[in-house]
Amino acid sequence: MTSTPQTYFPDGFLWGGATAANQIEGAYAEDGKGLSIQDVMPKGIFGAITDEPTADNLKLEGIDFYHRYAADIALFAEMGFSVFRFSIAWSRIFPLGDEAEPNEAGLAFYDRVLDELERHGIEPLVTISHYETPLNLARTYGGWVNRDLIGCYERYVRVLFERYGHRVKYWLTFNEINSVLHVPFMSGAIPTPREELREADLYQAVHHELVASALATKIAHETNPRIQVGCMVIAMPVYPLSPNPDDVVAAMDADHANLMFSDVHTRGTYPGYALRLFRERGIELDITDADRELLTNTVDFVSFSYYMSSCETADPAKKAAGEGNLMGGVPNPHLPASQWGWQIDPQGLRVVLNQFWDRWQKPLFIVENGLGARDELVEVDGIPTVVDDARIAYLNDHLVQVGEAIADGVNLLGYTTWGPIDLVSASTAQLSKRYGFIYVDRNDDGSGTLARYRKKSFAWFAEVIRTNGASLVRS
Ligand code: BGP
Repeated sequence: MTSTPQTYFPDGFLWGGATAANQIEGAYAEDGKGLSIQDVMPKGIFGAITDEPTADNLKLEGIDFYHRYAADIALFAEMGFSVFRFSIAWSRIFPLGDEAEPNEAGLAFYDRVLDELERHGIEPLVTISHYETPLNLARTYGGWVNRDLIGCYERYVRVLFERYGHRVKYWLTFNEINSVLHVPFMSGAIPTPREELREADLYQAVHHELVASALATKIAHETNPRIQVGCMVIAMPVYPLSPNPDDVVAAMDADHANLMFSDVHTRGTYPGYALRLFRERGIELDITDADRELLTNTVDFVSFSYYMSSCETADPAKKAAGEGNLMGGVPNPHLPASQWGWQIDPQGLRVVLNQFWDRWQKPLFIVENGLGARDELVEVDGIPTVVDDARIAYLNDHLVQVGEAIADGVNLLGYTTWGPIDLVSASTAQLSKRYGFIYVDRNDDGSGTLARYRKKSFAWFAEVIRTNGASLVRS
């Protein structure tokens, strides 16, 4: 192992971490907040949706960021963060999602968060909708299948841009918008079970979100031309399982299903392969002329999460489903996997950065990447900590590949690790699936003091930031 002599990361590169309101805030019923879909998903995407919030739902209390935000942000500042990604809980601002007037106490909370970030010179990166649609919009309207959600979302974003537009430059419209095809309730607030949903309804929901996203971009630019709006997608490069051309075409098709979302966001129109899919599967979408006009409001940058790549094959016998960031795929025999079965592929990040840059020529932003792993709190020199060498190795190896992509000419604005502080998992709703540089004393059974402890990776990441990537180690 030798240290890289120089860094490829440009001056002004944004370094930080990313979170979502429903996974950290807690205070699920405080200061007028309404219920969100997460408040009735105690087991994440793997369990039943409950009628009411139940005590086994760890998200109701989260890691209590709602009350501890100032101390947590101070820890991020100690690591040298120049950016912090968080989401606004829609149900704090519009408890039912369809009111005419917003909830002032909810707005005031994010004023306080922004004050704190400003005090530390940390740039906010705000996700408008991160898997936490107001529950009423699911139960009464049927979620994003219903066109009325565009109007509810419009009211919400107008309030956000008016209130925070002068102090938040970077905005993301929908977290992992392409996940609606895979997890319709969590992503699209669609209560109909996946197997009972018609494909046409699913793509109609996709269309409504794409229109809402473009509308948000339009409103943002009208409110304040300084605002930069990005789409946010799951990036998962799809490799052919073999060089058999049948597998190559199968991989291309699977890749298209992901790329379509950013194609629309960056080009303002549906690509030919999507129109073909709609045609051949008999999907007739309700797309108005006004929708087409709105879609031309394209994004300023493309942001994405990256955890893993996947493989595709045309051979049904080999199509055993793998596990992975909401989307699965066929496991790659060349790659190791995390404790949760997510395959680890640092080079895939370089591949996807190049693919996205070549394809769209828009600035990119990596807004999620990290290793979910079990951690053990130990004492080193009398101080409680976690020796998380596997997490350090994971992040180091991915960041080396990010450096390679920058050297390839990719225009990258920044990098935020997922969950810089331990938080509740989106897919499994566990706390034991930890991503943080900061350990939070809370367990899957809800026990724990909520105390925070710096892990070994805390000092490691601080050094990466301090040296702007020069401390990274190539193997
Ligand atoms: C993404 C989500 C995040 C986050 C992350 C890790 O899909 O945008 O909300 O949680 O994945 O996933 P998990 O929490 O399931 O480990």
